[in-house]
Amino acid sequence: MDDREVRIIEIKKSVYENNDREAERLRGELREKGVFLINLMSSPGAGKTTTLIATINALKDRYRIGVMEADIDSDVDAKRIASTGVTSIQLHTGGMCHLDAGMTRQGLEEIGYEGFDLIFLENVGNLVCPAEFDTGASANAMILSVPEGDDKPLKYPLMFSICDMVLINKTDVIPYFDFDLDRCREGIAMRNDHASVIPICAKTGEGIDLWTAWISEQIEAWKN
Ligand SMILES: Nc1nc2c(ncn2[C@@H]2O[C@H](COP(=O)(O)OP(=O)(O)O)[C@@H](O)[C@H]2O)c(=O)[nH]1
Ligand SMILES: [Mg+2]
Repeated sequence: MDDREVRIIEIKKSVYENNDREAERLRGELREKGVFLINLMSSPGAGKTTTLIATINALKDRYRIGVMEADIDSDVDAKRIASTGVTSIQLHTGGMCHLDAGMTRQGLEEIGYEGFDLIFLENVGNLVCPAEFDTGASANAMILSVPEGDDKPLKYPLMFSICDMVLINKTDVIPYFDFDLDRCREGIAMRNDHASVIPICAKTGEGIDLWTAWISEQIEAWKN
């Protein structure tokens, strides 16, 4: 385990009553400053931090990258990310199971978002609450991992419906699980016909090139 120190921010409960309006305002401010924010969601353990490390290593020469790691407690993820050399801060949500736009804003102000081209928010791990709150991100991405099962798009429709990208992680263990990639893709398409879907293996790096190419495309399209 990396023993470097990372900054821990205790996030306060949001003061905004209308989260959607605050999220739109934040998205507008980020656009003005040229900062692309990706909100990454999944169940606990699906592979958000592992995927982020592979992603950062592939993109850190091209973009100035910052990472906000949200968790109820601990700083283990922010420390893992810091080992890549990019700036990483830990946001403690005080027991809250998601981040909303006001909480995201607090994190962005703490990290000094104006100094970055690309910021990743690793949201709190669960497939329910984070889907209900727009963070103001430029893009929403989620990870479904093979051990969770291919039926999850049917069980957590909102999460799948709000994501621009669904990464299917841990393809290395497909032989050990009853996971049907085509059935999973069909379930995702039923919820959201705009979402891109990429099978990846964060452990070996398989598929990470397609995901990072997608990120670069999104950033270029958003700039123009
Ligand atoms: N077999 C396998 N394990 C993985 C893969 N990606 C992540 N893991 C493991 O899954 C566990 C949870 O990963 P982590 O990135 O911490 O997930 P998070 O909680 O979503 O951030 C760790 O033990 C990782 O090593 C993968 O592609 N294949
Ligand atoms: Mg994590």
